[in-house]
Amino acid sequence: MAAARSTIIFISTIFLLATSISAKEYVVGDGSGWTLDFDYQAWAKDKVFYVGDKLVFNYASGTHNVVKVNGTGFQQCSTSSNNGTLTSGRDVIPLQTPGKKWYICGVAKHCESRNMKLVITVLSQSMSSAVAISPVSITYGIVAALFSGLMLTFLV
Ligand SMILES: [Cu+2]
Repeated sequence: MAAARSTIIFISTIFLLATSISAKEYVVGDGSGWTLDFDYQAWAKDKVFYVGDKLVFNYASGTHNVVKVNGTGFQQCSTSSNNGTLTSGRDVIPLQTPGKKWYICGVAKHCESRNMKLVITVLSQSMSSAVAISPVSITYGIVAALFSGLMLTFLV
């Protein structure tokens, strides 16, 4: 009985670890936020985005916005391919599908002249899970499962 329970706990622990490791929240521009004259391509360059991760755009509401566009809209700084505009000043965008995602600021010439544009490539969740279930998380899982099993042995 205790063995069955610890097996369940072991599996849930692995699952929780995989989920918590893979789902990341990225603050665009880090401490600088979504602002003028920041190099967002340099910011994104060393990051790997997965389905399930989130982008957070921080800015003073009213001074900027976040427009989801397509590749052409990105190249031309045009909001005509507008696929949603966010204006809250703390816009959280869940990355729900793999592929390229383009975001620009639609205020004044912020995209054309002040570099307020971001393009990222989102990878599928299955690859993310493969990365997340690393030897480290499995080791943690085993330790947690053994500990839970030990606790249950005392309780049962
Ligand atoms: Cu702007």
